[in-house]
Amino acid sequence: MNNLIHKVINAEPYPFAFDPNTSALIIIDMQRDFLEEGGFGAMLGNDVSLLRSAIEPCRAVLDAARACNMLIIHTREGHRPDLSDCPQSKKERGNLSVGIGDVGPLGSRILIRGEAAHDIIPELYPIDGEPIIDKPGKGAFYQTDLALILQNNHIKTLFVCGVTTEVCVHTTVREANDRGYEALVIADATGSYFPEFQRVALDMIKAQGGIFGWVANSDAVIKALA
Ligand code: C5J
Repeated sequence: MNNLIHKVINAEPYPFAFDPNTSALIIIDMQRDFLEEGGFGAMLGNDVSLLRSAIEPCRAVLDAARACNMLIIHTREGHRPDLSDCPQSKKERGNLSVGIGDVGPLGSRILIRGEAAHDIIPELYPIDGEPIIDKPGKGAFYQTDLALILQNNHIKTLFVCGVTTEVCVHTTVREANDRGYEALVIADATGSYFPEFQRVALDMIKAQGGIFGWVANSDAVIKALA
């Protein structure tokens, strides 16, 4: 049996205590479709450069988590090639001439599993032993085996980063909160296409005594993991 290790991060709204042996890093949807020109995010009219500032902090936290053998989980938002798991409402939303399942400017089908644009950016590519959760929704728990993987690894605490802060990061943290996990969102390792949403989304996590969880920057997390 593992000895209990007690570490503390200087976080908001108050210090965050955790044991690396029962903690996991979840990197949400750092996919080419959201972070590269020509992907789904750009096609919706967004400036992808606003998300790319999260890459380096994510990579630094990923390195630190790998160094202390923490469970690392990557997620990807996307659908089966026949779109049978994609709600009609999601397909139609946005009223785009090219949408989910169509071939986009990156030369691959948008948000479709197995396509190049759906995959994780090279800077953060998973290594062997790091589970990838393919999720059809915004939340990483919805219709996936994430809960089972966390349960089997005795995980209690989640470090969450990735994109976008107010959509898939937020939905996942809310789902985790309702399931009894303690979650810390790594602020500079998340990103939004909307600077005001980035600020408010992080404020919402830590408001009311940490209604959804905690917020800290990557340097504080890395220091605690070292
Ligand atoms: C969005 C996501 N924004 N990963 N997906 O559609 O946040």
